[in-house]
Amino acid sequence: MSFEFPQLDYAYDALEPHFDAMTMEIHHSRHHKAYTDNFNKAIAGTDAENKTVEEIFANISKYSPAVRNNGGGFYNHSLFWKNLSPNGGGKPEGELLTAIEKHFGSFEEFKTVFATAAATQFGSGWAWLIKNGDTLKVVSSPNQDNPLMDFAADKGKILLALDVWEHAYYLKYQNRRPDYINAFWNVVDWKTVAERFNR
Ligand code: MN3
Repeated sequence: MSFEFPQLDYAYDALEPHFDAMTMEIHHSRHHKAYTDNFNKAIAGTDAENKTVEEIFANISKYSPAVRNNGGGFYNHSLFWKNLSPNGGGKPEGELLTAIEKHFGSFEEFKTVFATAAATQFGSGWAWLIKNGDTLKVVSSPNQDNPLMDFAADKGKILLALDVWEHAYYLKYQNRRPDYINAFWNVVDWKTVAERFNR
């Protein structure tokens, strides 16, 4: 068994002007493709071939760095593309909005907390909104680690992901990571986030 490289639900230029087409194409067709191929190579012939990616992450400390890094890269990007949309932006509704307001005070305050986590993650990594039981939390991880991995200090179901590796923004935003984070809010697909919240 091998994990499948997912196609995007939209064109590479669909998130313009917020996320540029060249970055999207390189990010998906080269970076994400490489993580997927290398993950499949790393698990070939091991017991991980018969597990779900969530099962692998739940015992990730037992696996090689190649499985951890490429498995994270495969999975994190698959989530990330799905929480972006050309029709994104605005704000969440319903129970998700209520939960965000309960845990962060307001949607605007949530955005500030999330943006700060994304901006202050040193070097390469990810910012996350996660749900653990009835609690929402914003966390960040280095490299391709994520909150499903066994060693994560804060574990939970991932609702929203933001890639803050330089490859995600450097062509358009150079070293201005905060500008990329601001742009992100225009392409967040809150419907997908709400589906994950309600699942
Ligand atoms: Mn990336």
